[in-house]
Amino acid sequence: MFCYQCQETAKGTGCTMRGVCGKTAEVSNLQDLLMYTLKGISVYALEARQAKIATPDADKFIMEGLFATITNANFDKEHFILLIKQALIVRDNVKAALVKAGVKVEAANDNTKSIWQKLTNLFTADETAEASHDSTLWFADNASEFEKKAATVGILATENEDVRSLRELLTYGVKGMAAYAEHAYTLGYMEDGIFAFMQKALVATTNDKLSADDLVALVMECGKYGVDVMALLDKANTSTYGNPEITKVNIGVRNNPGILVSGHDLKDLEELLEQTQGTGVDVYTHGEMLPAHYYPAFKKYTNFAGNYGNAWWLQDKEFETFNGPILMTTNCLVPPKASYKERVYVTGVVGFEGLKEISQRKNGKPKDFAALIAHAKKCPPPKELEQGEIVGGFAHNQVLALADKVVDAVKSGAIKRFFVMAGCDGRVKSRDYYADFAKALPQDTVILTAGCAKYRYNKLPLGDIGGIPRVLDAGQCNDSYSLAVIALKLKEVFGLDDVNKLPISYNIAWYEQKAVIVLLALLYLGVKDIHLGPTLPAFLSPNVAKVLVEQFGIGGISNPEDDIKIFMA
Ligand code: FSO
Ligand code: SF4
Repeated sequence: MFCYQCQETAKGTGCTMRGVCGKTAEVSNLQDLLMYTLKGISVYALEARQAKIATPDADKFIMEGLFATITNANFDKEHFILLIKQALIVRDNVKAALVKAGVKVEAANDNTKSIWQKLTNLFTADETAEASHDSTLWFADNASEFEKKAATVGILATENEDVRSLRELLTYGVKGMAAYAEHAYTLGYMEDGIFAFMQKALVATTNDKLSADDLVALVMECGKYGVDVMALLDKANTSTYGNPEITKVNIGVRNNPGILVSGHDLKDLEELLEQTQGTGVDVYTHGEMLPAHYYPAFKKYTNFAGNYGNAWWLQDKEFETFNGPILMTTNCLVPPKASYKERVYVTGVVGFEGLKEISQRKNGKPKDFAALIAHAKKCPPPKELEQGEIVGGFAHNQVLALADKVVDAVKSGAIKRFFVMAGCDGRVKSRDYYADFAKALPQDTVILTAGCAKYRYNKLPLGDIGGIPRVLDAGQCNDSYSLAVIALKLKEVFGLDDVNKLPISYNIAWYEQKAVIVLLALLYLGVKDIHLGPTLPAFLSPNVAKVLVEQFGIGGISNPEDDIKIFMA
């Protein structure tokens, strides 16, 4: 295996034996092969687009497949074996549709041809045998063949370090995009341009003719679609659940048994809240689900009790003391300890061997959480970790409603500078930096946050400035979009021609691939001088890092005192 897609990669260079995240070498290799098959599907899906043939199944499959390979989403070998088998069928169905429509597609080699013939009955011998990428032709139907193939199609198969770096940067951006697209899709919102770009980017990573400059251009284009997908998800969330509003969230516990929901999927949460009404079971959020409390639509549920615990990486302690069942709706799963494993349920793209699964929606019917609710009833209430409240809900609509107050505070000098500290939390000790940074910031500064990075400072007594809290939480990591909307609005209000002239600094913590798409989106919007920590991505080669530094002023972090001096200068 070789994987370096997240910030916690081994030795800051790459996981080679087993993931620091807990991913086995076997699963890592299968993920590489799944990615490979998604590239093969994408080749045909793009051809189909040109021929005006719709490929909704392939679009959905590629999106979900990408999402499944995100850090901490799915650790289950069998799940990936099944996905690879399905991928080959999806690929060949698109190919069959092309043939049926009279589009000439390349012939497979003899081995794949006979299998493909069986699958589609459409393949004829006279099809041209143009050279085509192996990902469009390769076929096998068993796990041992998958293993062999996987060993040849991983990240290191690209020899040139800079090309590899750019291909992976693009790939991780697209994985993040897929996660956000999937959340929007679940709520009935989709955009063909976003599907098309994911496919175009995947195909580009197979094209040896593309230069480094071509790949840099694609990475920038990825940022454009990053903005689009976050805007789409924002529309999906706010149209379905209302605009987030200032909300106090209880961080203590009640006396009833509870279900803890983690991840990002608001639809799962909604259906669970519906089904727990009147059952005597409370529902709590963990990690990235905290911002659900800010949406008006969830406020009517009296059993929506509060937020329990902190960011994803503390789940091995906090799931234990929660006492009740836990629902993992998206990435953020840590391999569960035996002490609470039987209480963890997964759904959607999440997977881990031996965990109970809640099946997908069928025929428009909600998921069935009866087993989870019955389980909760047999459990004691959660053990209290803390008491009190945290305040959030400062997405764009709410902040713009307060715009006059904010603008006055800037004009009067009461607020000197905003710090965008969006992104992720993680288990490495060096992330203490972010709490220290928040504490050391001058009193006349305000933190704008989104994502689980907030857990490093959202419970600190940082006070307010004339009623404006010093930590404004917009929501989940995708709600970084809100922070960009706020910045663009302030630029307009202050009559500036450049978003970089605003008194806003960017000190972003990253962990996994959704942070990559957020970063690319910010670069696309023209934001410069973003600081990224706790370490720069291992997948940036020295030359690619140099481009980011020279063109966009990307920087790392050092220590809070020195960094604050640089930011405030
Ligand atoms: Fe946190 Fe990153 Fe959204 Fe996570 S911002 S770390 S696993 O993404 O998911 O929250
Ligand atoms: Fe290592 Fe991160 Fe990849 Fe897991 S996701 S194998 S920790 S680089």
